[in-house]
Amino acid sequence: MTKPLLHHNDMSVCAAKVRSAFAEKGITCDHVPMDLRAGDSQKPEYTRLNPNQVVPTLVHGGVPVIESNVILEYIDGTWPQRALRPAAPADRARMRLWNKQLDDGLDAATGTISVCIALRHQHL
Ligand SMILES: N[C@@H](CCC(=O)N[C@@H](CS)C(=O)NCC(=O)O)C(=O)O
Repeated sequence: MTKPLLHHNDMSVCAAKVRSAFAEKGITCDHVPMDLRAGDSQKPEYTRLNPNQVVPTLVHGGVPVIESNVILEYIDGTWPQRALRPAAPADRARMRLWNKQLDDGLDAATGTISVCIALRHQHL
């Protein structure tokens, strides 16, 4: 199977989720570290992979997969060893509800705080 390629950043919790999933499964991937403050995620070649201009992006077999929760499902489906998702449909629904809360607003809210506080000095 082709080695996956992960575009990510050390500070990104969304990217950390994906790195953790690979570690849990014992899968090694190639890495493209992105310097977000230098504008790496806004470059045209990256925007073609991820039109949202954020990390992470996984490229596997030439196919880009974006959105950390979608990437986690992709990883679990592609490398089924040490399943990350619960097997029972009710438990899986509960898992998806937790992830939905992240996608529906929590990420955006924490992102705003990160940019205004943690990354302020970098933006200035
Ligand atoms: N919903 C996206 C959120 C991705 C996201 O917001 N990533 C942040 C880092 S955690 C980012 O790339 N921000 C761009 C920047 O800081 O310039 C996902 O889960 O993948």
